[in-house]
Amino acid sequence: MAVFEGTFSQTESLRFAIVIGRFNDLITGKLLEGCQDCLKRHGVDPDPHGKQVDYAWVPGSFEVPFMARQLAATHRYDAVICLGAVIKGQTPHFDYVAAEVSKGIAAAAFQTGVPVVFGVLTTDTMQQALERAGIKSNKGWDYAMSALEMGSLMRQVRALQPEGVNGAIASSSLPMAASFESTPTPDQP
Ligand code: INI
Repeated sequence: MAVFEGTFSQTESLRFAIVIGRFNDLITGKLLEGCQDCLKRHGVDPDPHGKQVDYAWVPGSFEVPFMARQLAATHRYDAVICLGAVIKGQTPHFDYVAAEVSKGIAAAAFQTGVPVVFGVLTTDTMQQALERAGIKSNKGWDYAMSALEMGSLMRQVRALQPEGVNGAIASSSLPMAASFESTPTPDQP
């Protein structure tokens, strides 16, 4: 049998998409910088004109899962990184937005078979968000590490799957997967 683990080297062929919410861009811009710094230091070219990382800006965290799913469904990427900041003090519907965003991001990954990293800060105050976006540490770095790890791990796991499955795990058993890459159905005898 085998042990599968992601790696953080030989990253030249990995491809990522990063979805960023403009709302609270003081925070999300910093998360993006942390993310890019981490990718660069691990051998990934973060240049938007290069071959490894594409970027999609959306209005706010609520739109992040939708765009992440669209991008993941192209199967062009080893992982999609979602960046956003939902701050409790700013919105009376904090719990609703935070719950929808986290559920949506998980669904995007399950429905497409592509790792989608949850990089949406949910904090009580702007001060807490700032501390996690550069003042004390930058969580953007951690999100990029997760993407590297899951992206490289999925390459190993995908290699186990029969030809033609192309990315989506057991896609026939997942809701809405039928609209993605088709898993060939064997002819019935
Ligand atoms: N979007 C955020 O990313 N963070 C927030 O804290 C936030 N607040 O406070 O409302 C927020 N709202 C915008 C939302 O994500 C959508 O873009 C908007 O509702 C349009 O659909």
